[in-house]
Amino acid sequence: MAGLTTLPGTATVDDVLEVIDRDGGVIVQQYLSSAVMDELRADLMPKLLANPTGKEKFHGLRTRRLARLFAHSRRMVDVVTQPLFLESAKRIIDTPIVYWRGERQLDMKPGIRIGVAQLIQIGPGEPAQMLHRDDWSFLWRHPSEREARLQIMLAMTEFTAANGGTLVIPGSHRWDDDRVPRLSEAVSCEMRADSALFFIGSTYHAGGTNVTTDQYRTGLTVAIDAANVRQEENQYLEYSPDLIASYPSEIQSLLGWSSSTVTRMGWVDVEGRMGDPRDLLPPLTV
Ligand SMILES: O=C(O)CCC(=O)C(=O)O
Ligand SMILES: [Fe+2]
Repeated sequence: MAGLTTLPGTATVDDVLEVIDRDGGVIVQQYLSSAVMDELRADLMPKLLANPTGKEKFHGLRTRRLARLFAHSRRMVDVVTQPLFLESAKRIIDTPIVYWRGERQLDMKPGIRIGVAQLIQIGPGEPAQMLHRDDWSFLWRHPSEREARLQIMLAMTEFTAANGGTLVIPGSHRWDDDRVPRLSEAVSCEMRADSALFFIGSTYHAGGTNVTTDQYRTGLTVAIDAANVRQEENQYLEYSPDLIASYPSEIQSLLGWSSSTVTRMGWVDVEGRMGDPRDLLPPLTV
């Protein structure tokens, strides 16, 4: 089976959306500049290497993971606000649903949040993960009129079929929930470092087998989810209000510190009224 389509970094959001609509995923080259990628590696790799490998087969017994990434690198802002990713996420996820509020018909959009951000390093000898859809966390049903997640897997090192490049089943985003995903239908995402695989929550995928004896495959995954599902990574407990206050308002909101004036999701008590969590953040001290 042919691999996923690869687009140059100069592709438009429309190009990205067209391929995702057809295949459930796409590879984008030169996702960020090599200077930003080098800073990300310098900030994150020592922390990753200090972490233990996983305890469960699904997480990988020879795989290291690093979460809480916004505490480790300010460059996460560049990763999340990369225009092809953020704009594609808004176009795929933040689409209106029609509601009645009294006798007025309203378009309600869910808003978007970062569901999870994690560095994943698959070590030599790791077998493939089982194929899965990441929207299983939300108990999402398929086919669905809506998508709840757009995710990237940014290659921090080269991804090959031999070193555990992510496996994807092209077109599986359209399958119903009765169809069994089989490894024989999956293709390996081979990509140069600095390229990113984009895939949606309903696409079957898995970490690949690392048959090498000495190559460590490292990818940075970030999911943007509809704000009406619970964020998978509990970022409210991971980040202090001081750290959140130090980020721009858009990032605060993406991490969960905002409330929607439309759906009301995420409000907090502010002096006796239903308010926005950003009103509770401490003033910046620097
Ligand atoms: O590491 C990979 O390539 C994919 C990992 C994955 O899909 C997961 O842990 O949910
Ligand atoms: Fe996954």
